[in-house]
Amino acid sequence: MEYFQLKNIPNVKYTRKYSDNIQYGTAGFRTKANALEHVLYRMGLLAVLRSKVKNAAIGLMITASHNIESDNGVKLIDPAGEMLEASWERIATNLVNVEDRNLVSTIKHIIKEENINMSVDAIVITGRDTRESSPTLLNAAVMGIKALYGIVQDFGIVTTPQLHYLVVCTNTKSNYGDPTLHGYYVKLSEAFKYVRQKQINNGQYVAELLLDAANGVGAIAVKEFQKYLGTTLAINIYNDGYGKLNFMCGADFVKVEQVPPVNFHVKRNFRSVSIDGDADRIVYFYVDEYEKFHILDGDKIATLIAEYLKELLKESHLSFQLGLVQTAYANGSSTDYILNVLQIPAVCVSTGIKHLHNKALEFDIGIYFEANGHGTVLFKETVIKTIKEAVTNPERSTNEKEAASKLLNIINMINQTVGDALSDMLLVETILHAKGWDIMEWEKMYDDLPNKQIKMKVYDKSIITTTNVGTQCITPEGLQDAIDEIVSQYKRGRCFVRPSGTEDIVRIYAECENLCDLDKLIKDVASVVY
Ligand code: 16G
Ligand code: ZN
Repeated sequence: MEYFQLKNIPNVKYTRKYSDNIQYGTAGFRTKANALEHVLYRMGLLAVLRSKVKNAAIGLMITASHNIESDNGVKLIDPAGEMLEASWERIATNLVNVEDRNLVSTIKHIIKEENINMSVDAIVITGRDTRESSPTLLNAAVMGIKALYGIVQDFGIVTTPQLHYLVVCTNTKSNYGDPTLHGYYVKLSEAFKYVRQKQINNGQYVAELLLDAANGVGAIAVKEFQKYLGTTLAINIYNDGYGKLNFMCGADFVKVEQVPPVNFHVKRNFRSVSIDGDADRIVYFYVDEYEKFHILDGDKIATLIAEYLKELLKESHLSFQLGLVQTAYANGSSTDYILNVLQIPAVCVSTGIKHLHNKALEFDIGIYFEANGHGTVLFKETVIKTIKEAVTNPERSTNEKEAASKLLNIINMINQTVGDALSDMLLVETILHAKGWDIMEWEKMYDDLPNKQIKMKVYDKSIITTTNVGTQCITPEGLQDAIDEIVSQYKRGRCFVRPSGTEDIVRIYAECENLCDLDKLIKDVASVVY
C-alpha cells in the first residue's frame, strides 16, 4: 500500500483531546471511558498493523474488567490467544500518545521498523463488555480498523475469555474449536455433561450453586450456558445485570473485602461463586452457621485442580511433568501444600497474566492461578496426543482408559486460551462431583494463613521500585530493611509492598500465623511506606 492512502488519518472525530499520557499496562489501556475514544481509534489502526505482521487474526477487547462502570479499557489479543507481545505494548503506548499531526508519520515509522507487508489482509476480531460506553468505543475502533482497510469480525457483547477463544479458533481453523459462541458453549458444556454422565449428584456433592455475576457480561454468558447444561447443574444467578456493574459485588470485591456480595441470598454452608465484570476471574465462598465468611480463592482452585490431575495421571499410568505457577499473593499455606503434599513444583512469577501464562507453557501440564481467581491449565500438544492414544489403546486396562478419557474431557472443558471464570467453574464442579465433596470438604485441603491486602494512596507510586517478582523494594532506600525488621517479629510472617500496575495506588500484602497479629503487622508496614 502506498502511504498516500493514509490521507484520511487522523479522523477529525477521533482527535486526541487529552494531553495526559496513557500507558499500555498489565491489562491494556484502562482509564475513564470519556478519555478513550482516540485511544480506541488508534488501537484499531494498530490492530490492523499487528494482524498484518503476524499474518493472522488479532483480537480487540473493550472492557475494564472489575473497575467501576465509568471506566473502560482496551486490550489486543495476539493470534494464539496470548496478551500482546511486550515490544508491541511499547509501540501501542507511543502510538496512542503522539500528537495528531504526528500520527501518520508514526504509522509509517511502525510499518518500516516492523517491516510490515501492507498487502497482507488484516482481520480484527472485536468484542465488548456491557458498559454503556462500550458501543461508542467500538465505533471508534472500527473506524481505525477500516481506515487501514482491515476486516472487522464483531462478536458484540462477549466475555474476555470468549474473545480469546474466538481468536484462537479463527487462527487454528477448527483445531481448537468452532470459532463461534455456539461452538464455545457446545465444546465446554458437552465435555462437562459427558464426565458427569447420568449421575448428577454424588456423595456430599449437590449439583446446585449460587452465582454472583457482578452485574456484568458474565450474567449473559451464564444464562446462555444454562441452555446448554440443561438439568446437569442448577445455577441461581444474582447481580445478573440490573444493578450497578461491580458495585459491592463480583470476584474482586468478595476476595478483597472478604464478605458476600450485595443483593445475594446467602444460604448457610452453600456453595457460592463470584465472577468479575468480564468473567475471567472466579472465587468460591460460603457463609457458615456462625455467620463466618469463608473464601476459596484462586490458590484453593489451583490446588484442587492439581491434585485431581495428579490422581487421574496416576490412574491412567501416564507420566507428565506437572507444574503450578503462582504470584507472591498466593497464600503461603497453598505453596507449602503444593510442594510438600502434592510434591509438584511451584513457581512464583510477577503479577499479570502474561507472566503466569508464559511460565506455565514450560511444563507438560502447566496450571496457573492468581489468588484473585484468574487462571487456567495449559496442556502441551504432545500431551493431548498421548492421552488420546491412551483412550483407544487396546493394550491398556479399562481403568486406565477410563481415566485417560476423563482427562481428555477435562481438557475440552478448559479454556486454555486464557483464565475463564465459567470454564473454571465447570472444572471445579466436575472435580467436586468426582470426589463427592461439598465446599467444606474442599476447604479442608489446607488451612489458609490469615492474610490481608490493602491499597495505599501515595504522592508518587513510582518512587517505590521492586525486584524479585515484586516482593522486595529497591527504592526508597531503607524501606525494605524496615519491612524486614517488622516482619521478622511475626511467626510465619510475610509482607511485601509494590506499586499497582493498573491503579494509582500501592498494594500491601501481609500474612502471618496468628489472625490477631495481622492488623498490627500490616499497619506497622504501612507506617513505614511513604
Ligand atoms: C489485571 C491483571 C491481573 C492482575 C491485576 C492487578 C491480566 C489479564 N489481568 O487484572 O493479572 O492481578 O490486574 O494488577 O493480566 P496490579 O496489582 O498490578 O494492579
Ligand atoms: Zn476481569
